[in-house]
Amino acid sequence: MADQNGAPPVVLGSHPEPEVQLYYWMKLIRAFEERVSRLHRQNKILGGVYSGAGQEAIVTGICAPLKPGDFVAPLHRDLGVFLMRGVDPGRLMAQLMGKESGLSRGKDSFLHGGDMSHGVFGSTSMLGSSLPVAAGAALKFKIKREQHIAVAFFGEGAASRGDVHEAMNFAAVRKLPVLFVCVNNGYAYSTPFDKQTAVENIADRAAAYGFRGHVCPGNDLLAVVGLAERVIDSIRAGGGPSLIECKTYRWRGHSEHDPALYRDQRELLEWESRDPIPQLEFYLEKKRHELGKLRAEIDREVNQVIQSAVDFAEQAPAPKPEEALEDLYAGESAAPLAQIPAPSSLPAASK
Ligand SMILES: Cc1ncc(C[n+]2csc(CCOP(=O)(O)OP(=O)(O)O)c2C)c(N)n1
Repeated sequence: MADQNGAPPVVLGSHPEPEVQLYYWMKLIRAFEERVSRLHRQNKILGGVYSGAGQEAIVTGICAPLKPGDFVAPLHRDLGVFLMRGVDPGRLMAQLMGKESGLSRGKDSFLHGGDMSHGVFGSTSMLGSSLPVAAGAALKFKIKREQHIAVAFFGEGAASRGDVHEAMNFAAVRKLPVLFVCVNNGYAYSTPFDKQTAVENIADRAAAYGFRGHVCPGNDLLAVVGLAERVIDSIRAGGGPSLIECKTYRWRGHSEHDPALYRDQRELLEWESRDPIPQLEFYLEKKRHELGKLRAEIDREVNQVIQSAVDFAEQAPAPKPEEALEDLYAGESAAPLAQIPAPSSLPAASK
């Protein structure tokens, strides 16, 4: 895969058509998620696995119009952001396995790994805390008159956090180039949407901040990408922030240890039948692509990318204990922890 420092890399040279490129990304993300779930059952993944299977159209549609230099803050279920921003799948898999070749050199689980060389911010565990960071990145773009935008993904559960309100309010007041993307998959762990939110749409809140909110069918790739293109163009042109809420469904439990017995099986079945991949395949057929051939070609490519990533990660070394205190601080002037005086050696505070 070509590395373009943060734009979706062009794949499958013989198929430049945008709809085929997007099909590839959805298939890759789905297969990657499924492989990670299997690896988790084999006890090869470090930390929790929060599957975004079934939600691929959102990540794919939002990331497709992004450019190199844009800033994206994904959340725990948005693994596809890394792939679409051009992060090497092997390094991503190594991150998931806690290996030294991973994004945080084996010092953290997938959850907090980022890769700023591809404009992907590593989130913290506090839901919603990356939204003010995205607003900060957007403020920097505005001050420096850079044509980039910042994107922050968050769940409808995270939408109940104060950080989300503060980020949206600040972004609106300063007219910042930031896109807030709410992935509304119906559940925050076991809490259904209507048990924590009285409004029908999170997007309705945008009006209260002074910018536009859009509701979008999150399993319909063409709807997501069409809306994302328009909204991102307007943000890039100086139109200020926007909020897109994508309605979707969390197919699996909150994480792999959660059988999600609190859910109605009929509801799950209905949403599984709205799988975004066959929907796009239907469109591809209508556009007269030879679907059988295309699917086989893409499956071959995807399997090969994933197998190489798994092989790379499995062979990668474990982190070395003596390097545990490296990389704790950013920048050249940062002192390794060992050089920071222990509290007992600091001068006594004056009374
Ligand atoms: C401030 C905060 N509260 C609670 C948690 C525990 N927690 C982690 S994920 C999660 C559910 C999040 O739901 P949502 O934001 O809708 O995203 P989803 O998992 O559905 O993708 C919860 C409650 C947390 N990490 N941070």
